[in-house]
This record gives sequence, C-alpha cells and structure tokens, in this order.
Amino acid sequence: MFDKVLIANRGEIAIRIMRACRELDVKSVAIYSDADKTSLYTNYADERYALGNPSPSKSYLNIDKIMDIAIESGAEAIHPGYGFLAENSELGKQCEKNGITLIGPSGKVIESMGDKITSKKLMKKAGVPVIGGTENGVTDIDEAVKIAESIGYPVIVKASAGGGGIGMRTVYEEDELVRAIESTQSVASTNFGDSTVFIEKYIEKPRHIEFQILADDHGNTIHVADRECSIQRRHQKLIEEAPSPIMTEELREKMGESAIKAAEYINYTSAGTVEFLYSGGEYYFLEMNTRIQVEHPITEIITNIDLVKEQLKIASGKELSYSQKDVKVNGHAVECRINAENPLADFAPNPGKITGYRSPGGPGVRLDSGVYMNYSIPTFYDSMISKLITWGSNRNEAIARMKRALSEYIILGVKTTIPFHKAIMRNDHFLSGDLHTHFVDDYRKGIDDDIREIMEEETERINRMRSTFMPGKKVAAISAAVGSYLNTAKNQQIKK
Ligand code: MV4
Repeated sequence: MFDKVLIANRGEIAIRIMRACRELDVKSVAIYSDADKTSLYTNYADERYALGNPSPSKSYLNIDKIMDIAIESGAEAIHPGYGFLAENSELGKQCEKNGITLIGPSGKVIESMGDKITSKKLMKKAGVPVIGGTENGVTDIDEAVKIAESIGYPVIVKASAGGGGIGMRTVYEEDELVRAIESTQSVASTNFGDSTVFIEKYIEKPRHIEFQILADDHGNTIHVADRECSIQRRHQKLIEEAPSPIMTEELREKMGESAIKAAEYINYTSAGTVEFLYSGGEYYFLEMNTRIQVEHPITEIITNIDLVKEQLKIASGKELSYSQKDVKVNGHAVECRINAENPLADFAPNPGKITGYRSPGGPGVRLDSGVYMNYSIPTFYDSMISKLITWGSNRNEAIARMKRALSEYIILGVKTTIPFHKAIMRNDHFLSGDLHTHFVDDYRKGIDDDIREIMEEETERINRMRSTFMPGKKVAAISAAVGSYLNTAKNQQIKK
C-alpha cells in the first residue's frame, strides 16, 4: 500500500478519500485554493499545500501545479475524485512521466469512453446492447435523413465528444433534422472542439440505471450492483437510490453481466460505472464513467464494500478483496444531494455563510459533508454541501428514515435543497417507484406547491432552532423563512 496519497480535489469527496486513506494508514495530502484555506478537508488532511488563485483553471485544474506539489510532498499516488481532473487523460500522462500512480483507469480507457461514437462501437463489439442509430459521425445530410427515417422519429442528435447534457437535440420530424444536426455540430465545435455528431433513436422518459464496476490488474472484474439515478434536473442528479425499485435478481444478473462484459472488453481497471437507459423492459448502454461517482455511498451501504478503499488497493497492485459471489445486496439506500440552492428559484445557487448547523444522525443515517458551523461556502465551485444517505431493510424504511433525517437536518444562513427533498419523500409518484428521467420536470408544479406547504409547516420549529443557535438575534416572524425563499423566486421570475 502507498505511504502517502495526494487528493486532487476539494469538499466532501476529498474528505471521503482521506477517510479511506486514514483507515488504510496512508498519509493524505490536501491541495487548497485561497478559497479553501478554512475548508474542512484542508484541515482534515495530514498535510496541505496552497494552490493560490481560487479560479478552477488556476487551482484544481492546474496539472503542472498539482504535479509539482505531488513531487514536493513525496506522494506516491494521486486520487482525482470526481469532476475537476477525474477523466482527464493528460493528468495520467503527467503522472506516468513522474513515476506517480494515478488512482483510476488507464488514460487510453478514459479517452475511448470519452468519445461516444468510439465507446458505442466498442460496446456493440463487446455484445452489450446499444441504442440503434448511425454507426459513425454524420457527414452527409441526405444519408442522415434516410437513416433517421429508417430508425423512426423521434431521434436524437448527439455530439460524439458531448457530456453533461451539452450537445444533444431531440428531433420529432424530418423538417427539424437538418437544423438540429447543424446546431448540434456548432455547439459541439464550440464546447468540445470536435463537431462530430451521430443520430440514434430517442427513448422517451427512460430510467437511468447504472452498474458499479470494480476491476483489478489481475484480470478480476465484478459488478457491485445497481443504482437508480432518474431523479435529476438539467443533468444534475438530485436523488439516487440502490437498488433500482424495478430491479429483480434475474435483471441484475443480466445487466450486471453486460456491465462486466463492457469493462472486460476494454481491459478496465479501478472503480467505474456503466450507465444504461432502461425502458419497456429493455436496456441499452449509454456511457461509461471512468471515475468514482458522487453517488457511490449508496452502493457501499447496501453491499458493505468500501469502494474508495478498493480503488486504493487496486491502484497499489493488490487483488480485489471480493469475488462476484461475495457481492450481496442488503436492504435499500437513498441519497439526497444537499445543495446550497433555492429550489423555488429554479435551483439558483445560494452560497454564503452557514450560521446554524445541526447534522442528522440515528439509525441508518450516513452524512458525507464538507461543511461546518460558521463555514462560508465559496462561490467558485459547485454548490453541493453534503450528501445525506439513509439505509433501510427495504425501500419504505429507507425513505421513512430519509424523511426523518431531513427533518433533523438544520442548515441556517443559506437556502438549500432540503425542502425539495422533503417534498419528493412524500410524493406519491416517487413513493410508488415509478421514476424516469423527466420526473422532476413533469411533476414540477406539484413539487413546488408541496415545498411551499412544507416550509410553512416547518417554519415554527426551524425558528425555534434558530433562536437556539443565534440566541442574541430576534426570532424572525413565522413566515419570514418561507417569504425569503418566495421573494427570491419572484425576483427570478422578474429577471426572466
Ligand atoms: C438519450 C436519451 C434518450 N434517448 N439518448 C442525457 C445525457 C447524455 N449523457 C445522454 N442523455 C440522454 N440520452 C437516447 N437515445 C435521454 C437522455 C437523457 C438523460 C439520460 C440520463 C439521465 C438523465 C437524462 C435526462 C434527459 C435526457
């Protein structure tokens, strides 16, 4: 095992990785921008090195600076976490040059999965179901029209280099096709420097179901069950659960087999995720994520496998600690992403100082967080404050515990997505498990009404907590908290 690992990330995931390091008796090195000097992870680490300028391109994306720190600190490996430099093959190249191990798959694998046409071709060859469409990039408009007609509308035009929902357009009739191709090419060229687009059948309101993979350098590849990630908005996941409410032993075996085939075909190593779209009893490969994901804890909770420790062990050359038959699903887990955003103002970011904080606890509760009382959430980075995860012996118990944990969770000073999660946890469509990727958009009005109702119901209790946290301050009128959310919502409307 390594003696020392540099964590090239910040916030809750930096702490998550440092926790794995500490359990394995590995020293952790934090890197921090000027905006993260007082962040929890910076001071949790065994050592810390300053990056200076908080702008992401000058700090957490600055490969040269990070390599210099890795060398200076004597770190033997770098863990990139998610976002920032995760899935950046240049970091891998630099690591190799300097004799440092990158905790993740090879640069070649990252590159091949980053290109959607390439990854789809590979998966088709591997025998994994893919969505019907063009094999290559669209070059000839007449040919594209013919192919779209043979697939049948609606179709979707996607940028091969796309990601995060950028560079995608659905087309419902032939008249719109040429324009969609041209606009997607232009968006792709601007955003990714590659205008290649392809066409495939558009699957309406699918479920997003993904499989966790672990693979070592000794030829062992296993799947660590499934997660359902359909509750999202603008390609940002909000709630994930494991297993998927529709999963059966038979389906898990079949999809898990496909996920393993996908990983084995490309000689995948480390932790990874194979994403599928699921609709009408069929499933199709969508993308492969070559990193540890935000939602990895729900898998850890239902399988008792520490995915980050496995990543560290794999990277240090050890064999997987588990074989496929050791992977057993126990109960159900739900994760709510707690963001500093106003759910009633189109989820507008709301960074600021946390003036009151009380974290939930009790049976079946895990909180992965990077914040503390009086911490100021910087404006430079994403707005996730923490991930609240609950376990139950079945889905209903996990949800009941999530409702209970959300009711215990007090965050004052910034607006958060907690009221949104409370609304979802009592939404009949959610409770029935009837989920799809358009869930939040489709039920938006009902959810917003529920958020307002919940906030009114809870204002008195939250104000009592506020007067406990801030005894010097006058307790606001009962409706003040709700009013504050609503006012921002109104201002947002006016701005539009
Ligand atoms: C699709 C699709 C339906 N049909 N492809 C969105 C992000 C990008 N990675 C792929 N995405 C989709 N591709 C076909 N052929 C629907 C989506 C999609 C989606 C997928 C996963 C999770 C959330 C989503 C939200 C909207 C659309």
